[in-house]
Amino acid sequence: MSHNQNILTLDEFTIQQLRMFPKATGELSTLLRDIGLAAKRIYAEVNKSGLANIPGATDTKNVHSEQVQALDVFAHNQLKGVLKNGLSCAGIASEEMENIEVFDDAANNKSKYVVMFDPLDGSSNIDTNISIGTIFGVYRRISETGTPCTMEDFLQPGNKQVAAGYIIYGSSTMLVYATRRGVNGFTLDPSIGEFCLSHPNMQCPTNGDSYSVNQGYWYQYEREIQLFITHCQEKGMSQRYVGSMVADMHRTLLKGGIFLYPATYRKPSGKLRLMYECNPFAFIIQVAGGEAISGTAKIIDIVPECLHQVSPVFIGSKMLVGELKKYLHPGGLHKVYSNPAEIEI
Ligand code: P6P
Repeated sequence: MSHNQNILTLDEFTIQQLRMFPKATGELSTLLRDIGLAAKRIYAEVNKSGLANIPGATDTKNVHSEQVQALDVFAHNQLKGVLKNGLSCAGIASEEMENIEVFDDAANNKSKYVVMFDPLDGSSNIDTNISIGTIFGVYRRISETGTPCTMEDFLQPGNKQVAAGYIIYGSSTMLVYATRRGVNGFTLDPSIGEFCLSHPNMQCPTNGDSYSVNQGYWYQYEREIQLFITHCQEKGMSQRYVGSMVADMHRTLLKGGIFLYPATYRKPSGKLRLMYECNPFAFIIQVAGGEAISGTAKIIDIVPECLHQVSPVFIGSKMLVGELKKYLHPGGLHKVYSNPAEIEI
């Protein structure tokens, strides 16, 4: 690709953002660049997973009793490494760890932020070459700077995120992140080893022509969900479901549509994790003008009780989520959603 000198790299973009806010310390910019570095290392391994001497599944299971893939562990270690060795993170929570990890040393304790992540979402799809991804959310710590971070720093609602993003390892590798100032997408240019700004100021279309749900669970869904899916089909919408949240959500952000992972008989509280799957995408989608609900609340307003709790999630174009609400709450929306699903930007 002929490299256009005007395309900003992730580093240049975050520094440009920093220059716009002279009082900013640069800690968040540095943290995002650290995540970008980990993403490049994960990309290199994911792209050769069929060849690398990294086997598929390990003999361990995570807190959700899901088989841990070797690349899950690799991705977790890459993110932990850059964040622990950096100057912008006091501690982490990960799908791969039951508890938080406090980076209890003088430098990290001075950091303002903690990070939660799913290091490699959809990793069960690795062996079939389906797009997978990393998902992360960044929170300003509540505990006193200069001390070790605590669990309360992590158990914050999603509306307290200062940034959230994902990396999709697909036909190209993209890093997309949101702050309250907007959502921006960066495509990895392997020829220079840099993420380059390819999708500035991303907006989620207010409507869309696809719905994304696992049809295989149809008989486990509540009646209201079945009626909404039928409504989508009667409108002639396409059904698109990769089975990898990052891939399904990347398409939804770019093209519009609605992604649904409802409660089922087997998973009465849903499957997707609130803290490091639902909240980051809810933040991103809302900054981009879309909406994200659990069926009884805005996703980002849910006050978490534990690190790995799950939630039903309905997320995407504002008009489609609005249509779904009418099926979920035929008695009226005011009873459930007191204020519009907006993030104060
Ligand atoms: P199901 C992948 O395992 C994942 O966590 C998400 O990436 C994806 O959206 C969902 O689970 C798929 O779940 O039950 O449809 O296979």
